[in-house]
Amino acid sequence: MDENLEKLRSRMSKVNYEKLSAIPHPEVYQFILEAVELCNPKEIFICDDSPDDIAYIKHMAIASGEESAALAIPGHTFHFDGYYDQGRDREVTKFLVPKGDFLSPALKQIDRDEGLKEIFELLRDAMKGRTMIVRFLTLGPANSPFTIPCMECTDSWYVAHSVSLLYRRGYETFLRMSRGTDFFKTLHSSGKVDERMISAEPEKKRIYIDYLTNTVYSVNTQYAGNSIGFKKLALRLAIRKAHREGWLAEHFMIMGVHGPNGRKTYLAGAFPSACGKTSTAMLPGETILADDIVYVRNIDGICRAVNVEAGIFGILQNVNSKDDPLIYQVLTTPNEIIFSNVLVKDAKPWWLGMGCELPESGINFSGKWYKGKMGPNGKEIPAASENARYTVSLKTVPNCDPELDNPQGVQLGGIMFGGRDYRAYVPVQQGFDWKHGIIAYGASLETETTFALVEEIGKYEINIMSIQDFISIPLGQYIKNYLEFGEKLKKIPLVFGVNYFLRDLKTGEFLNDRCDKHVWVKWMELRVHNDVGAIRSPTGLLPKYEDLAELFKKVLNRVYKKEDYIRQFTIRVNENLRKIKRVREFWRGIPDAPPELFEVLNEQEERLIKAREKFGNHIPPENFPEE
Ligand code: SPV
Ligand code: MN
Repeated sequence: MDENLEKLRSRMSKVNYEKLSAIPHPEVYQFILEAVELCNPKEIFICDDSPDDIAYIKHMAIASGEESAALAIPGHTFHFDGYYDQGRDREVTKFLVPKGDFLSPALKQIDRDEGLKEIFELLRDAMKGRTMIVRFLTLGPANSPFTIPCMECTDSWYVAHSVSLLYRRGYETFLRMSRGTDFFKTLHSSGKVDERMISAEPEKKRIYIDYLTNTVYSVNTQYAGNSIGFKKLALRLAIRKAHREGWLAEHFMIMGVHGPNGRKTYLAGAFPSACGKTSTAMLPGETILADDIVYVRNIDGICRAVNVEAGIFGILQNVNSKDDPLIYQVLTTPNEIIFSNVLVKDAKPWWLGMGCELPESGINFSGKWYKGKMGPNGKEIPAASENARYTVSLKTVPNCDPELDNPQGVQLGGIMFGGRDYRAYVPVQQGFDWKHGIIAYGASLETETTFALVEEIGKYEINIMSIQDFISIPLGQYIKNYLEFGEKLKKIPLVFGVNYFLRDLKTGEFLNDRCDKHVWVKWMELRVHNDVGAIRSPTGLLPKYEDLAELFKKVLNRVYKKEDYIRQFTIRVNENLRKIKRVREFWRGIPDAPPELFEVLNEQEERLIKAREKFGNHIPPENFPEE
């Protein structure tokens, strides 16, 4: 008899004990016992993924008051996070670094002993009087080379309920898992909560990642990106594992793009939060396979990828029936959906940019809200949080890709990297090869910060591969591994740079409509199969006007004017040169940056300078040769 399991027996009901003892893994008992001894819950609920257990968790999310079902559409619930808990919190999210270990100074970190002491102090007795819910799941489909088993202990029914929608069930996997299999663990507590069941001590919010034991600790927060250990927190652990083992764990969406003659091509895309990732993956007429986190492996020379998750934790702001018709439809249909940090009025959820006038009062994350209400920090409180979100299972989305659970994943034809770049990059371009694309678009991804973080917005920053916040190995090593990964493939995906946010430098107006991205995606699909040509510019291969004009007509039924093409695809030499300078400056500060990185940037700089000598600072695409 396992000693730890024996100790747990007295702290849980017989039914729960039976569910736990069926799992033949001493490490599981040990983790739960340590969590229980630390957090001291009144009860332990082991979820065995049976329909009854899944239903009970949803029931308790509502009964506990963490969610409310007071919405008109059946299946819809809402949840609020605290005023200071409306996004991922980079300041208090840290790696626990053992003495003698080195992590890039760019990564937030704390000495492991000190950090553990601090977080254990905060977690001590944190679950007193509450239930600790234990969930098992898998990252990636079960029984696949990609699978990573995981478990979460939390005292939040909302978190446990979100897990039902966002991840694949894993109790079965734990029953059958062989001894010694690596698995990830997370321990979360909302900490002290107020009368609305909202974490009440944001100043004591801490999210610490212990890569030594593959464990994530999170306390005094409920915002899903901070509290659901399997989002960006386990991604950090997965990146370490991936890079040890020669594969990639990425901040990607994956979509199935329909090409001519019934062909479907999978494209992955990396975008920083709130830069168009979900709205690209949810383009009408295409299918969505992944929305946020993806594992990529070389399987027999082919680049194959799976969705780590099984649902969407998506941004609501600006989702309306015109710009995102499919998402809007999902959100207004009876289905299991959790709305977080919306405005609730007349049994309806409301969010910013939903395409209609918002009510002047209601309930939101600040409590009773009325227009003009001021927040504790002296700022006017918007009707809904800018980072209001919806949580929904992909299976309930009508355009869910049928390969979602394929244990072998899908073959990636291309990968796009996109940021919020108002100044330099054209809306879509293709890298000359893997190395150029990875460096010029991925490692050079520059963006303006958005509301998905609880800090100042509108600052420019480099966000390499849109994953910089989560990279848990030296940054140079990360890029080196990426380059090597591509070189080992027999069939290398094309790499694209996209930019939905290019503005006119004088007037500041956006040069593209939000729907234009559908044309770019279709163009990429054609490029993967070599169906259209391209123009060789100093920064990459550009679409030809005729091809885009045809696609605009076909996809959006719009006439694409030549002058628009020229405005959008003119190479802005000086802006591009400045961008290279900023990127180079950034990488110069990274001690292990690979030399190829600077070579690619320098070559691009030379090409731009040469082109400027010949054609001036703003160069319309026709000046460049066809490939
Ligand atoms: C993001 O911010 O990139 C998200 C949401 O996808 S979170 O879970 O907060 O990471
Ligand atoms: Mn994300």
